[in-house]
Amino acid sequence: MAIVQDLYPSRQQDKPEIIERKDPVINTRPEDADGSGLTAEQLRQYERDGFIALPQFFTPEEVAVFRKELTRMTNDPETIRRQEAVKEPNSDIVRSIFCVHKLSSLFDRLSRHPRLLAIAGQILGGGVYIHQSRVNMKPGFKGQGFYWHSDFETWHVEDGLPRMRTVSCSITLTENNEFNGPLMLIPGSQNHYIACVGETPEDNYKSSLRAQKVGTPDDESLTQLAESGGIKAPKGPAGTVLLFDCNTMHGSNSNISPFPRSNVFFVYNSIENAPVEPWSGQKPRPPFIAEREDISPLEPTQNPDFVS
Ligand code: 6CS
Ligand code: FE
Repeated sequence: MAIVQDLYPSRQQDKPEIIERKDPVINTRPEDADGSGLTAEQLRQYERDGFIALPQFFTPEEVAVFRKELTRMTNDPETIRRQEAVKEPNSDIVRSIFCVHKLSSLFDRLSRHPRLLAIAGQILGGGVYIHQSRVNMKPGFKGQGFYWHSDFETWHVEDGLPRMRTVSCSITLTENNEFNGPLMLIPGSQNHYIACVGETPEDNYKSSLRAQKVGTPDDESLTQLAESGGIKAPKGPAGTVLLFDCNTMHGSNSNISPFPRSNVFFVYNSIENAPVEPWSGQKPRPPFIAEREDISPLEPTQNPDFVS
């Protein structure tokens, strides 16, 4: 395999550094928006902020079907025993279930929803496939937070994604409000890559998916991003779709409210951005976290009706 240049080196130096983004945030022109995905204005807003919330994307009836499937999975002892079911730090409470697009035919169909694929194709340009999927449960009282991080820093260093040409699509399965640990994002941070310090431990994912340590930004760099972009926490009813760029700095607080904050995430990657050897110097992370084999372009599901 040809040596691919590391355009975003991280975890290699003894002090942090902010590297300017080398990739476009959007890979198609807003003026070419044809109505199947985001409007031209929405695409410009996504390019400016590094994320966009689309309230009422799914109806309460559709969300009820998704919630029922999530409840089925979390109540299934077989599923909860699998490695895809990641527990909260210091407890046996389920924090996330990964690879839901392969564990559930319903979530597979949802990941190939025609409109979601149209939007992902519009942002990334061309064919897309699922790099990673998961449900983050964040149960009431017990759901721990996710410290500030750029997903791309991990997906580049530990999975070997060469370029910033990946978008996360989060679908809220519960209301996200100021009380139950909503996702917080820093507008504009997608344009600045924080090269972190620290070596990647072997099998890092076994702890990082429970509480990430290595690859998280230093206080000074984070302060710089937040001072220039502020912090936003999109709130809204279940059924909201939140799209955010792979390098948009984000995190969330723990949930001490009685109400869960559950979201399902589909991470779309461009088929032209397939993973190469990770720059961590470790072996690639397992396929349930980062797809490496099946990177053919996704076809929209023929049956996007989830209710009848
Ligand atoms: O390591 C990962 O791939 C996961 N970790 C975080 C904190 N966000 C992205 C992803 O779920
Ligand atoms: Fe993340």
